[in-house]
Amino acid sequence: MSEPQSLDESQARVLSLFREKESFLLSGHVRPDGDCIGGEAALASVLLAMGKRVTILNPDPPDPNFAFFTDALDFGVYQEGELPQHDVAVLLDISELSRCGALGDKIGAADSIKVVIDHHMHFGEEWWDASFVDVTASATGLLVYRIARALGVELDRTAADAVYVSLVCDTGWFKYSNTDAETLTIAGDLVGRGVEPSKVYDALFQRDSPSQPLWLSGMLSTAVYHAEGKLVMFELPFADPIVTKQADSDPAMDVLRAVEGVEVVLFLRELEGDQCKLSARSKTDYDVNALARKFGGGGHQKASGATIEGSLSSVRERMLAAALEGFSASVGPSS
Ligand SMILES: [Mn+2]
Repeated sequence: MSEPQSLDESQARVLSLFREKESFLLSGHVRPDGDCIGGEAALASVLLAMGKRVTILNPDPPDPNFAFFTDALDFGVYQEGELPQHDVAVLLDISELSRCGALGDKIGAADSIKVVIDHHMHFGEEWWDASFVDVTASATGLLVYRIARALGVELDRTAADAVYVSLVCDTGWFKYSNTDAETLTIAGDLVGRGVEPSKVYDALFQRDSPSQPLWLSGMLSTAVYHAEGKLVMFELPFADPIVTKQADSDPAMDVLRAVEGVEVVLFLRELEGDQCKLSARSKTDYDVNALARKFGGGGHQKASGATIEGSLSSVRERMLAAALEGFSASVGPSS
């Protein structure tokens, strides 16, 4: 077991709210990932164990691959209309209501106490009443684990699976540089509570459709190297004949990251209506958060994203110029 972390004032306030209030609304960002869904499921299980009323409501449903732990809970999808009654609204794995679609507007306007649990950097005004934020934490699910320990609540099997999914999704199955001792210690504790790593792996990563290898080869065929092989860009045009817009870019990302000498991988997915979505990954000190912020996005130093106005060809050109600048500027890699 990891040592209990000391809490700041806002984190202590979050714990008090969880102890004292009765009803909670848990929400996350559009297209919620494994960490967001895992964090929500874990926190819901903890609050339910404390006898609280909990509603989970997201802009989009959880991925069916997560059913092995999400099926034990009710994951609502917000369409429109009034929110269920709640004393406290909790936003997980995101600190910007603007990334929660129409649900974000509704939560912002609701007469409830607002809490954020997150490990991303926040820029701009702090609009919440209390937050449990640690930008050094590998996953939001890890913060929920800390919260459960501080509250003295034992994780049930659903919560254990959920936190494990948070950890593996945000650390690339314990490969990325955010994999620290606390992450692995918690993972060990979760396995002790019944989590079966190979079954989680099968549920998450052994369920590709027969088209997946075709999508992968289609995306990889667009890869172009720059900056003497330190930068590689690949893309997915909106009207690609083989690759559908559901295609997952992560496997292609992994293949390109594995190339020796590659420091930065940039992926541009063309969206409908002259927009592109950037996914940026860094293997060094190169700051892809700074790069994404130049285009109105953000995230972490080693993983970030942005949605950018413009056609694929125009965005590609601007992105390449800005990315190459990063290699010559102070944000560039250290030796
Ligand atoms: Mn996360």
